Amino acid sequence: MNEFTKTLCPYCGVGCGLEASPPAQHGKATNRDSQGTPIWRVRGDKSHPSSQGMVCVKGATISESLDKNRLHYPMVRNSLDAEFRRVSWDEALHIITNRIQTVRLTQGSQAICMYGSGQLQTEDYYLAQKLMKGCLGSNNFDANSRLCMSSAVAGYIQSFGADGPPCCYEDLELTDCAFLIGTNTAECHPIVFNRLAKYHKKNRHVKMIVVDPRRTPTAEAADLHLAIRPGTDIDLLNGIAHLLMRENYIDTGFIDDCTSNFPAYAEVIRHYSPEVVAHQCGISVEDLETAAKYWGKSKSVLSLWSMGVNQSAEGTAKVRTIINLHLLTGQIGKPGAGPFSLTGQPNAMGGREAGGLAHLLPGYRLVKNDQHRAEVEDFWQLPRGQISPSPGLSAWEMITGLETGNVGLLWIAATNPAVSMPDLERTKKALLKSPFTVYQDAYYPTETAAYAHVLLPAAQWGEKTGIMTNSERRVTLCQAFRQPPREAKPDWEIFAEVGRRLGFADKFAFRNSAEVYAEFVQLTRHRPCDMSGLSHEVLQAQGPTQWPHPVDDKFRDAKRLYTDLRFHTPDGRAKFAAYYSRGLAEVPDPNYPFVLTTGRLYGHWHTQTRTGRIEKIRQMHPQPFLEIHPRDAAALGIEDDDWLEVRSRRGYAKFPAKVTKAISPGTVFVPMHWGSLWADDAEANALTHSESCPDSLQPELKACAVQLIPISQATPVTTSQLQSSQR
Ligand SMILES: Nc1nc2c(c(=O)[nH]1)N[C@H]1C(S)=C(S)[C@@H](COP(=O)(O)OP(=O)(O)OC[C@H]3O[C@@H](n4cnc5c(=O)[nH]c(N)nc54)[C@H](O)[C@@H]3O)O[C@H]1N2
Ligand SMILES: Nc1nc2c(c(=O)[nH]1)N[C@H]1C(S)=C(S)[C@@H](COP(=O)(O)OP(=O)(O)OC[C@H]3O[C@@H](n4cnc5c(=O)[nH]c(N)nc54)[C@H](O)[C@@H]3O)O[C@H]1N2
Ligand code: SF4
Ligand SMILES: [Mo]
Repeated sequence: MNEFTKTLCPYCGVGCGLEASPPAQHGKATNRDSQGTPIWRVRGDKSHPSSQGMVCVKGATISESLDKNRLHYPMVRNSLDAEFRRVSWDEALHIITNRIQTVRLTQGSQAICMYGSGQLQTEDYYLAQKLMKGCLGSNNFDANSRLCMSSAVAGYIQSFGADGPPCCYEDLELTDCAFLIGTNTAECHPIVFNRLAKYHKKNRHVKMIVVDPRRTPTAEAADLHLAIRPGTDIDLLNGIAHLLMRENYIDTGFIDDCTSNFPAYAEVIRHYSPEVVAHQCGISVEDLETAAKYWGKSKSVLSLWSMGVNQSAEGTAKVRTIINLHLLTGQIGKPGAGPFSLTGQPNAMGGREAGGLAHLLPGYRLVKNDQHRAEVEDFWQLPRGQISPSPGLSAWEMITGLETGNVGLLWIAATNPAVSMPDLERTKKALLKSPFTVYQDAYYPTETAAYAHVLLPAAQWGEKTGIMTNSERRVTLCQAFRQPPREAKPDWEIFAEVGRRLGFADKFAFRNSAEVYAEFVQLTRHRPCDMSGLSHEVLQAQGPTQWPHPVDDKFRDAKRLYTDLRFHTPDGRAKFAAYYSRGLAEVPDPNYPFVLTTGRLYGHWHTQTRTGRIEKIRQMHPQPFLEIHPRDAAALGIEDDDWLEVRSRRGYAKFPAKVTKAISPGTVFVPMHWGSLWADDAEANALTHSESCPDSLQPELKACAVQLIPISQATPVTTSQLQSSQR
């Protein structure tokens, strides 16, 4: 047998193939971490088509985190100020099922909530939907994808009639123009970026445009960096459209035959003349014209985006405005072209397929659609009407539901909301009010454990076999290669056991995750994400495979969607959206004169539950910081490493300054990675607000208004001081 087990990196949505082998190999030197402890050997899988053997520092060091600070046993306590005591699984599940029954009787199923994550595997996600939306009749399953990809999901559904990124990674090496907006691909999707950057370097005709208020490592590599003011993306995109129309770079044949709603869009675009747009975005007219020229003259254009677009109070509108440009120029359904959202988490795509948001059902179905509900009810052999016709609570609505007492039970799995939710002081207060919180995680402690009544130890990556789908719709079987520590169990097994104990034994009679997956794929049959031809066995035999992959049509080319230029809308046409820009939800004012933006660093993963325990990565990013432009720093009278207090209307934090021209004047940046366990008062989300996009309900985590106070000084800086410094 091969000594290496094939799997997928459990960090970002690039989905790089990995191979793992045990620490002590006969006749070979043992790998050790910095403390000398033997660790699993992990290397890139050369046969994985998405990554071709490449890995970044996170994938390369993953095995160092597997055994540190794990949660080993179920633990319970009666109140949040009591100590946890260790209990058996039987006792913990008994307490949980009792509580579920009590809440059902006293408040109804609608008071039961589960908050999951794009780091669950597809089987975990699927059984959580079956339990919550099916058996319990509560659509209150939401995931941290609400904070991440939900604007992309809403944008695709509205423009194309269905979710699903239409492109593939090969397009990175086939395009004539890569348009990267609101994405720091070099740090956050490093292997996607490697593929693109290598090709860009070799092919001089290929253009790379980066739209980001910061000069990130991604922007460094671009032919054109548009450092727009935060929140002016729609202005920019409409401005590019204006020029494309004026210079007649548009594809009228495609518009006529394959789209709808063009006149309304054209009417909006009229108002976005280059001068107005350049002023609004804070860029030059020449740069705007260059962007339009690169787009217009290229045979193929690929746009890539992530959180700078999605995490916005107009996130869905931004996504649709990107798609508009592709429709205007016929840049979709062919090699090297299309709108391509870069998925954040390793299996957020699988979550979407399994229906893992409060408005979705498995197989790219919608809670609101009568036929979709009936199909799922029949398949699950539940009575018609069992699934509620209203979307459940979104992540933030669960928090406000705790405030009002409408949430009686909150079950959190594979996410750390006491760091990652917006408006953290409010979030924490709400969590403190929770009558009963179950927290199912692989590690202990995490910040959220402090708000739990019950802790359930989860088996994590490498300890359970399951499926993950990456950004290019490629489905990979991730084989277990080691035992879960002590009493930890796979998430799907926990959900199944609770289902059985609640009286649904026949619906959760799975012996292994392959059986769970086999049931799930049947629900994708004849759906846009058809995977009915896939199974653990098939994936084991043929390797990672892109969907659609129907059982009856195995040889369909699944590289790209919409190659026939027919879409999933009722009329088969892609729909133009007509949006004016609205800008930021919380605009700077004299009291809060700076825009704070938040994001990621190359080495760290989110709330550091793994990467904070890896020495190499800790050295790479030893502490939190705040990026500030030299002009703003001068106005505040501060220099590198001087400390600043940052205040918003909701909270405060403090950081040492990193004075850099990489950020635009008036904007400051802090990383999101430092929760209360990793630094004092350095939580980005102590400052952010919860205003969200009306369509996707995704909060605007990318911008809020703040004031900056040098720690030695007492008074905040006002706009007039700022402006005098910028003159
Ligand atoms: N190293 C690392 N990689 C990761 C992760 C991680 O934690 N660490 N997490 C993964 C996950 S879940 C996700 S969602 C992705 C996120 O991947 P990215 O979206 O690439 O990462 P972010 O740093 O959150 O934000 C990207 C950029 O948006 C810019 N931005 C802010 N405001 C605006 C705006 O108004 N307009 C535009 N155009 N840009 C703006 C920021 O300056 C920032 O550089 O990364 C994934 N990969
Ligand atoms: N200010 C600001 N806030 C943000 C963002 C931002 O850009 N700025 N980005 C948002 C986005 S895009 C995201 S995706 C979120 C991420 O935020 P979180 O989801 O809160 O971050 P993670 O640290 O990835 O948390 C994952 C948890 O799952 C656990 N875990 C890992 N594997 C398993 C498993 O197999 N089973 C179980 N049960 N647990 C497991 C880990 O130990 C960890 O505690 O943050 C959001 N918050
Ligand atoms: S690029 Fe993403 S998937 Fe690939 S090794 Fe790095 S973190 Fe893992
Ligand atoms: Mo994300």
